[in-house]
Amino acid sequence: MLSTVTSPQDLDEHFRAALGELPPPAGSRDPADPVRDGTGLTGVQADALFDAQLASRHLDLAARWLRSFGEGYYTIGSAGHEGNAAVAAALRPTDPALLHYRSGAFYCARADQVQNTDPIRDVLRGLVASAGEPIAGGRHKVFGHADLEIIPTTSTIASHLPRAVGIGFAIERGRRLGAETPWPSDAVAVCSFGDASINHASAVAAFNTAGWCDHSGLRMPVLFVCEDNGIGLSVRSPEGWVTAALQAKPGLRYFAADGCDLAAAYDVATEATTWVRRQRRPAILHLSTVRLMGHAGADAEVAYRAPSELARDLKRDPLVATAALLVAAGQATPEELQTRYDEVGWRVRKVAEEVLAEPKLADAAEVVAPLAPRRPGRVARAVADAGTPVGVAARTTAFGGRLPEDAGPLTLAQAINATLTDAMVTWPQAFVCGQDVAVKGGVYGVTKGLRERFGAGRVFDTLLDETSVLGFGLGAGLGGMLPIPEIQYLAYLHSAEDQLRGEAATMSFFSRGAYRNPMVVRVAGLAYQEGFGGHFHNDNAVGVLRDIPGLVVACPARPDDAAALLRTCLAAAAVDGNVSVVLEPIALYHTRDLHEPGDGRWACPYPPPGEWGTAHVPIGRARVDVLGSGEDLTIITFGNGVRMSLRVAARLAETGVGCRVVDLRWLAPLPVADIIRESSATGRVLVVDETRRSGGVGEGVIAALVDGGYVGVARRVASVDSFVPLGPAAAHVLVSEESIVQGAHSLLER
Ligand SMILES: Cc1ncc(C[n+]2csc(CCOP(=O)(O)OP(=O)(O)O)c2C)c(N)n1
Ligand SMILES: [Mg+2]
Repeated sequence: MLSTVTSPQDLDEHFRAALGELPPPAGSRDPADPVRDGTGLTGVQADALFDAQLASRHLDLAARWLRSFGEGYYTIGSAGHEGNAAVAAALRPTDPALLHYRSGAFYCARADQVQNTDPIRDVLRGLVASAGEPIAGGRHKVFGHADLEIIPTTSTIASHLPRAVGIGFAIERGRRLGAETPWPSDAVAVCSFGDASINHASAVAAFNTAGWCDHSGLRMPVLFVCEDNGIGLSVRSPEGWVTAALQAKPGLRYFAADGCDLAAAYDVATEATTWVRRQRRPAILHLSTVRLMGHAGADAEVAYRAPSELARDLKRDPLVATAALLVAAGQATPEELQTRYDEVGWRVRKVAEEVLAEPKLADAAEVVAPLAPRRPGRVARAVADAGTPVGVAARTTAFGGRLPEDAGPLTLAQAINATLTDAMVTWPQAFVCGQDVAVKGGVYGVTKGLRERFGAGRVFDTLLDETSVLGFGLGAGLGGMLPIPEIQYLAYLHSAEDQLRGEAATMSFFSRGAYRNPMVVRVAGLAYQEGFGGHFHNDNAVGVLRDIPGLVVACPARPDDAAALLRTCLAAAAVDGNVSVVLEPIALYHTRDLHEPGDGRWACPYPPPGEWGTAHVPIGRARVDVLGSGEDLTIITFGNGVRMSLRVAARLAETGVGCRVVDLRWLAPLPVADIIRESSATGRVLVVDETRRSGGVGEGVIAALVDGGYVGVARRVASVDSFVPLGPAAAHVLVSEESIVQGAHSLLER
């Protein structure tokens, strides 16, 4: 018999040989009884799970076979991890699951619990990138199926764990708030991952947040399943580290089992899931597994693993172990098991040949169709309807007797606060979370009073971890809620950015819209705080947001626009599942004046919800102010640049120069039609961009002009490619009114 295995042929041969060497049965057990003494796993269950394990194994072999003639596009397999079928058996098919790429047997075992499913065909379609694959439709190879409550994950290891915590939160919070989630109220969220992945910041964040919640008395029904094969690609987990690390997570109950022994894995998995389900508390299930056939098809593991180590792993092949269990129970002969093995293998080959002929994604339009579906008409209607069903009485109560539209001109911060209040009245599934948003009401008072108005169930402070702030939103969005997380400063989004880029923005794309991530992330940002706080409180770069496909980035400069833009984002989230970032210029939060101290021209009355026209701005529509004739110069800007440009434009108007000041309002997607129209009206364009010269918003505007066939002249003033320094030196790098004046004159001279 082979002692090391590096190819599908080796593994296949080894299994057949091992079957032939199994000892004869000790007796014959009733299949309805435990398959061996001391286990809760019956013979019938073991038999069914063996099928799931066989299917998973043959899918791995097929992946490499398909690859060998260029028709397969993925070869990371589950061989050696097939004990995870027992975890599926211990759970219910209605428990939301986010799976490791080696949880193939889990997938097959869960599919077995649900009618009309064909896991073999599903996975094969994924391997060949068939457009008919049930979750990603050829966009990604992943375990996922809406009917199985298997939510797709990305290839970024551990990035799904914060979302799993968010799902645990949503199950419990939904129950408390009487909101409907897609899952039963006693559901358990489960996520699986590898041993090396436990070291990743996203995993550490998720363990910590689940433990923090538990410590704070919050219910958190999450089961973390570590499939520990002892190695991450070529790097071994230090002996004992995984156990030590997982055992030491505060607030997480630790369970461990031999993942190569189906009965043992089933017993401990049952204990763990029962505990999580009953206690509504988080736990870790540490399954020891082996990795057979290397990390992936192209991985020559003999280069970094000793033959003795490979031989040791091979001895623990979970398929052989389950076969031994069934044979020992007298439930099947080795010959019968071999026949089953072959039958599953033939079926896999046959279906593989069938799916090969299926169409792939045909063109770019088909690829991007599920990216971020937009139905602007419905969004407009949702905004228009927003105030009406709840009526004035509910609003009056929420606002404590005085409606904001009767309160005189509001600042940006006050308008956002009022809009959030209205949103919470309108959308019962909405909640606000973030650092300091509840008790304190936000660093700048933007969320002040919301907690008193709506209670700690809907407005709550989170722990200090942006990854987890977004994770709450990611899970809750899938749970049917409308999350409005706040990131305290733009500079602090970056450590958690993957949760937006890799997770939120991709969910609809990788699930063909079966799962959506409705979410409106409010981010306080941009500069101009008179030198206060340095770069990290004045971060003025948004390139990292603008290139995320499908993500909407709004940047309101004025109070009335803030209400309108925020409402559009909320409605787009509720109606279309869109993910938006609302970038709020901190320097304008409390600004009241435009030209002179005391003129009050920046503050403005609150547009109440439901007022068509004033209350709604479609995604990608700019605002235009015409000063004087409006025929000489077009200034295109956003955020703080709007106020500066309007001040400059007023001065120019006094000298007879007519300007149009275009406030983009949407940094993604850019209001291209408005840009072209307003630029063509004057033939002279000045882009005023407070973000950086490289990678800044201005680059997008200039590119839009070129793409749109604009034939006039254009100039750009932008901030310096620098971080923002402390104190008065900040002015050296940021766009100033003086630089706008200069830019305008240089264009007017032409
Ligand atoms: C964030 C991130 N970094 C690197 C990778 C590349 N990568 C893919 S799998 C892997 C090893 C993961 O090991 P482990 O968590 O033990 O899972 P296993 O493959 O052993 O099941 C690495 C480094 C990745 N997918 N994601
Ligand atoms: Mg590993």
